[in-house]
Amino acid sequence: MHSCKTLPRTHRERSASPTEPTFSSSWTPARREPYTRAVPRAGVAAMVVFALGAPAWAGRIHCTPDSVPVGPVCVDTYEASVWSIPASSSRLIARVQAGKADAAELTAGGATQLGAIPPSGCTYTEYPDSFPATGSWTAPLYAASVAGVPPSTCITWFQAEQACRLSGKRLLRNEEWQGAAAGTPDPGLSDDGTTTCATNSPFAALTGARGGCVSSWGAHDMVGNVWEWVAEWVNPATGCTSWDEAHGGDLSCMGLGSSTSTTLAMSVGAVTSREVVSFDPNLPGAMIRGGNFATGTRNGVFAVFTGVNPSNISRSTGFRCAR
Ligand SMILES: [Ca+2]
Ligand SMILES: [Ca+2]
Repeated sequence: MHSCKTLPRTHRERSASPTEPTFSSSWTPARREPYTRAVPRAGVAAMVVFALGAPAWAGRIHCTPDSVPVGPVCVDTYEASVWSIPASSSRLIARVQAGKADAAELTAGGATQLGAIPPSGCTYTEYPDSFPATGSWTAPLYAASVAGVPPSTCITWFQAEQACRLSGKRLLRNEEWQGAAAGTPDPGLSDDGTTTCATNSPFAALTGARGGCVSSWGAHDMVGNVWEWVAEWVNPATGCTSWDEAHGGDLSCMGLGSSTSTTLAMSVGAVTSREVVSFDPNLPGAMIRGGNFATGTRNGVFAVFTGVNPSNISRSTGFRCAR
């Protein structure tokens, strides 16, 4: 009764099986689309395709429509927008969690965006008491990756992290953010106001509106527009420098510096004069990436700032999720 039974193969065994293809990690720029092509499941068929020279993306994971595959991770295509969805709209909530709802569907379904980047400073009233700055929510809000809306900002790390999780996602880790941002053009002071990344503009662009602001992987707005929380907590920065020209002259605020923490925080806050910055160097520092719409050269794929606590909110800091 047991003689012909075979044991289930472990994941390790599956990976090592000679019938399973391996895929090249080399990049094939000319074959960037389609991102959502499923990984071939049939080993023999995949072997044939691979042998015929399948493009590198054939080996990538299948991602939801709101995200792009970046190696083994599905990174949201757009900066996050935060939505209140009526609890009775369970189908719409499920669509958001499946990454299938666009902005029109959200609006038509009775959802309301919260925290849309304000023209002036944060007011601490962007999110309701049921979704407080500590992240200890009693009524859920949902992070979506949709085009054509203002990014949601004035949000603490705690709120952003929870909004991602309520949508079945999480914040990107720093190295995942860096990977997804690769290849994004960095216009610096030469922001043209329409197609380039928003790096030197009077105000933030709608998500995805800057058509040329796309990474090699297909993620939008990773340079400029709004800073993006990533997952890590680190020792907070008390000083800043700039990357060299080869790295875009981007801002780097990590580690110790000669300036005092107060000076650092206030100088960063004063850049757009409408930031709300609270900072204690003995609380954790949380990391934001990519820069904002207004500060020119210092924005870019290497821009990193850890001179804020996770409890901070800023008009020009939003986030992005992954799954
Ligand atoms: Ca951004
Ligand atoms: Ca730059």
